[in-house]
Amino acid sequence: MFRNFTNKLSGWLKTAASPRNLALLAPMALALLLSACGGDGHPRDTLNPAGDGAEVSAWFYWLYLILDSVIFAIVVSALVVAIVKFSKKDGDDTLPPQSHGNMKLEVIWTVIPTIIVVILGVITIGGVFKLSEKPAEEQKVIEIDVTGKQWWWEFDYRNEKISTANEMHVEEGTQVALHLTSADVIHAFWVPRISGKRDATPGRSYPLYFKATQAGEFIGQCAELCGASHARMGIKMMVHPVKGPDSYDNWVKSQKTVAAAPQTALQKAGKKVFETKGCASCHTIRGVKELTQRSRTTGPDLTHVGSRTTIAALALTNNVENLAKWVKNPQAVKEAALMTNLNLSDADSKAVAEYLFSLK
Ligand code: HEC
Ligand SMILES: [Cu+2]
Repeated sequence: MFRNFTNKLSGWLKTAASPRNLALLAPMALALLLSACGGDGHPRDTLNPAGDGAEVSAWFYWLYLILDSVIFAIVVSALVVAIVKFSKKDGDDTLPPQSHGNMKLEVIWTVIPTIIVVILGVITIGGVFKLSEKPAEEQKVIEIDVTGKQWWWEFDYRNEKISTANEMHVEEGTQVALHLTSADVIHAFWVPRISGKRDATPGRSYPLYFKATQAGEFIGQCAELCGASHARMGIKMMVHPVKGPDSYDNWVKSQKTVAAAPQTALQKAGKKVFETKGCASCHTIRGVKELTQRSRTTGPDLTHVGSRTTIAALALTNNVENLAKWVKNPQAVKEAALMTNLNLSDADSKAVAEYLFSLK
């Protein structure tokens, strides 16, 4: 029975590995490989790192992939050779040489894998420690308290005393220290091209340290299933250059100012809507009204909401039309969103959108 099977298998392998079949398989394998390659079309590509944490992850990925592929190739080749060469031939009933109980072989194939596993274990744990290393005190560190909320991210800059939502701004080459927590359920902060992943857990604070090595915009995502709109809990990391008009320092300076006064009649009407329709019970606009306490359901600081590129955790591009759409019916944009639908009229929605968009 078993011999029958191995005979069949060996026959099948001989045909399967024919030059014609291999010629067919090669382009398919190549296409598969290329489809997995990086580029701008893959903003969450961990293998295209732009931060030190992601570099460590990518390095381990390649280490394991290459090493494991080599081991796999050796084992499979040995297996194929054994099947093809040593399967039973017609009319030959002699047994091949038996190696059962061969001490030397047993020791070799126990010791070699053990050594490989121990070495990989040691360097992997080393990598884990490297990612959790507390930054040295004397260097410049951007400290941000990150609170995951259903379904958006609150970013409070410890030293700068500014608060943003979903779009995190940092500086190229500068150490960043995040302190992650959650206001409700467990979320996870992950910007694949920048750093590792870290849970945001209620009642606890976990650090995540990284340095972005390249200026630009990087997309991230809540990586822990957290409810109805988990998929709409995006993150955008804006890495500013150290110098120039678009520098991180300039961004901080502009964010520190209180909200701009409304200019047009429509913007003034919009400010009225914000002050009178209950928005201020959940949102801060510095210079207009500030929250004294935050809770699970209070929303983002809107002092400079017009300067964001997206709203509602990347659910919508930021413009007057989309702001009006959001305030009119948040749940239509984002299922179960925790912002109250205040049944604003079309005119009020438009006015408040016009005002909010002017808050650059
Ligand atoms: C019950 C509290 C609550 C009230 C009242 C409330 N909001 Fe919100 N708001 C939220 C929450 C929570 C979010 C975040 C929702 C999300 O992204 O899932 C939010 C998000 C927003 C955003 C998007 C901000 C960003 O950066 O993504 C805008 C704009 C906004 N609210 C405007 C308003 C206006 C205008 C009013 C009054 C008409 C209002 N809100 C009333 C809680 C509230
Ligand atoms: Cu989440």
